[in-house]
Amino acid sequence: MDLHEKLHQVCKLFRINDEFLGYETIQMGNVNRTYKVNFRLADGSPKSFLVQNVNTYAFRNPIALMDNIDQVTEHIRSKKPGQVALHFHHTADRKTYVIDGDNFWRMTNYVRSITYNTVKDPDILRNAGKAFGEFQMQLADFDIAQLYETIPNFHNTRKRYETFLTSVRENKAGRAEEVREEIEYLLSVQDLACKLTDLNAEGKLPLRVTHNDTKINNVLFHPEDNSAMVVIDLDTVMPGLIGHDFGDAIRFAANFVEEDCPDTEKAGVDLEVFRVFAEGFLSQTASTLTETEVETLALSCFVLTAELATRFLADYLDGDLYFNTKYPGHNLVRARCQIALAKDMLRKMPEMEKIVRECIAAAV
Ligand code: GN1
Ligand code: MG
Repeated sequence: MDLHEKLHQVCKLFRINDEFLGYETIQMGNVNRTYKVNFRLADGSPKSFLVQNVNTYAFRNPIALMDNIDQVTEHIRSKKPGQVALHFHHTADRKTYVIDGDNFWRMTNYVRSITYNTVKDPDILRNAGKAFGEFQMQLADFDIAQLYETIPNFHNTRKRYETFLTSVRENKAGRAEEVREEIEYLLSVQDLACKLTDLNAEGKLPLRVTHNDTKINNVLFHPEDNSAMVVIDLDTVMPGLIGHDFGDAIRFAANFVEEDCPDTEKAGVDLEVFRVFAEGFLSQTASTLTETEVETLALSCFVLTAELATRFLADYLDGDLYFNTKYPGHNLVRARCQIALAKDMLRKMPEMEKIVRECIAAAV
């Protein structure tokens, strides 16, 4: 069956019985596959939804994952009545998914919006920071015990390094020799990169409900006024550290270039972007932070960047099994870009720390 037919069939199982017009592939995310499906309603007006094919190699227990995000989206929806919110559709037997063979499908409302991969506009960046900070706060009263860990040890940097070392040792795709330099760099910064994980293990950083994948393209902005409407991609909402959300957001949004830019000399952290994003994020969260969280917030950006570099490089060494790649060597390009960014962050760490303090002083 072709994809057109397949998507139509999935939509019907989600009880959408209007006239199916077709689908568009949405370039979104490196793990799941996303389609916008378009319908014509009985009155002739158009209506769209998003259908995703969940990557079950990454998410080993997608049913538990759907239980998480159904609870989380409904929790958030109840806090913003009358406003745009994410909502998962159900099948006739009240399931939020359709399984067919190896495919795991889900469906949400489609929100007319714009997203950004790269943006320099300070107002948009501040709005993004605010949206992720607000997201944190909306879930502050969500019971952590209700959440299944969709990817165990997702931001456990010690475990990420172990996995990385296994990939180096096994050298499945025979590529280790060509990336010696990158391997050595990542090993040389291991202890610093594992700082958040270690502090958490020592009980010095509190667990919160975090998003864990705070790329700015996971915020949907209003097409006219650029206000942030919803935070999407909730697959990795799990117990985590505040630095995971702040650090990953900066890693992505404050880089001068996109995360897979082959021109590594251009990679680096833009302190102006850092400042406005931090302003927005901290305007929501500052009053709840512990001193250790504040102290490690700037460092968290380096941590998340180095961690992702180990993940991209490990996947390159394994033969590109986890991340969707667009061309051979894509994972290596990504890893190199993250390494260049991590190095620049270390150079600018004192300034980043100073900005965090300034934003906190302005917020509380
Ligand atoms: C993956 O699929 P996407 O783009 O939302 C990954 C993140 C990485 C990101 C890097 C579940 O996110 O952890 O930071 O790629 N998500 C998962 O682009 O592994
Ligand atoms: Mg994601």
